Amino acid sequence: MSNAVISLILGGGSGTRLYPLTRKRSKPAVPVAGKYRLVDIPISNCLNADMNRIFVLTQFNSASLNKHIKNTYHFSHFSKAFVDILAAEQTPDNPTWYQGTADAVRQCLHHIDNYEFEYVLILSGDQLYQMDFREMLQHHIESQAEVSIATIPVNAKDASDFGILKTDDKALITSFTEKPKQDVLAPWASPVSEEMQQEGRIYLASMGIYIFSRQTLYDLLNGQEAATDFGKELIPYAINADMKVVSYQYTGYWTDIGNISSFWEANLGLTDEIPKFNLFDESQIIYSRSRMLPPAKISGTLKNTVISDGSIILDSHLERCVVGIRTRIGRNSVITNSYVMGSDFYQTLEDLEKAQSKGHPPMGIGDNCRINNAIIDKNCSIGNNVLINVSGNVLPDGDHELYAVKDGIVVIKNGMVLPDGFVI
Ligand code: ADQ
Ligand code: ADP
Repeated sequence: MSNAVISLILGGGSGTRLYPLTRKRSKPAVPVAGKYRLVDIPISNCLNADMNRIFVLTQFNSASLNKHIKNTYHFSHFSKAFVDILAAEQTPDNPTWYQGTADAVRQCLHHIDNYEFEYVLILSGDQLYQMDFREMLQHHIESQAEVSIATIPVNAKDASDFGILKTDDKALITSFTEKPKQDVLAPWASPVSEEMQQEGRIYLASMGIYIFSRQTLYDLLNGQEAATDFGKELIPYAINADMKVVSYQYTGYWTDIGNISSFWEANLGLTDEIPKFNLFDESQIIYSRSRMLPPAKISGTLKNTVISDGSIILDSHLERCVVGIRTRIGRNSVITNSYVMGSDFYQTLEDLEKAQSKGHPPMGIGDNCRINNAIIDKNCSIGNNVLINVSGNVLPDGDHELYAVKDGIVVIKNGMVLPDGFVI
């Protein structure tokens, strides 16, 4: 059954909401959970469901994304599996970038035409979840749907960020509105389970995960040439045209990590005693590149902290942190509520001498630093006695040369050097 499916992962629009993490890389290549990239999540969900013909659609053909995919997803010569990147390309008929999600898929149709498939699974590239797409496909087939949308109950506060829909008692979607404003929300409430009701999750949101039957997708994309977006145009059109658009309600953990604060929260959620996103579930492995790094070496103290391979932590204290690969942290530093992404390489003795001659500290975090509510992008060199976000005041949003502040979270940009005594 799974061979009937081609998966398309929408790897990102302009990525502005995740800026500055997307300053130099495409969104799917953003590091997550210490040792993965965002794109590993939807790819792993596909592979775990045995849906292993996968295209990643992205606006930027970034070197780091190519390298990651090329080095990670290897399949046997005897299998039909692949993970290919389709970057927006100029052709004689189409001089533009992907104008939206539906346009991205439309522009890629000619790449999938020659494959055998009956269904197209369309996924977002910026969500954290572990879902068995086989169950969704089964539901699509059994309900004889033309389009299926995965849905999840959300509360009023979150509802305005999503497509909200209503269904009949057979899960047929009867109406849909993309990101309704708070003042028009009330009539969109749906009957939900008692448990959801108690949590105030009474609005049924689209998870941006779709299954289209092959002909339906072609008819919609070719028939509605002006439609550039699934949520804004194509899905409402299909419902209004009385097509069979069905809701597949999901009850597991799912979070959209489209902006800096949700990205930060999703990562720090992994430090909970029982995280909602389970990296330890062997039936739902999240795949990533095997880097053959040495084990982490720690002589400091850690509380609710996730440490990745190849890290060296001297006598410092970390609390509620996610520490990425090859992170080096010096002595007597205190780091709290932060995601330190780590480094792409270890500095050689020669690199260190060169850095020193320029007055730069070594890569990683130095001695006597205090860091709170921060994201430190890869390959940063943070000197000694640096203070980040520990004044107790909420810093105003802004973009600076070395860092940006969003929703009170300080993001140190990729590869930046913060000299000794620097204060943010
Ligand atoms: P959003 O996530 O806000 O809402 P959108 O910005 O269209 O929708 O992004 C969907 C996915 O497509 C993301 O992974 C994004 O990076 C990617 N994407 C966006 N533009 C792209 C482009 N031009 N080229 C390639 N990829 C692109 C959608 C639905 C809502 C639903 C939420 C759930 O529209 O109805 O509730 O997803 O998160
Ligand atoms: P990211 O997306 O993680 O920020 P980049 O796109 O900048 O990463 O590239 C990461 C890759 O670049 C790594 O795989 C690493 O091998 C390589 N790299 C970058 N700088 C160096 C360096 N100075 N020495 C060795 N390898 C490097």
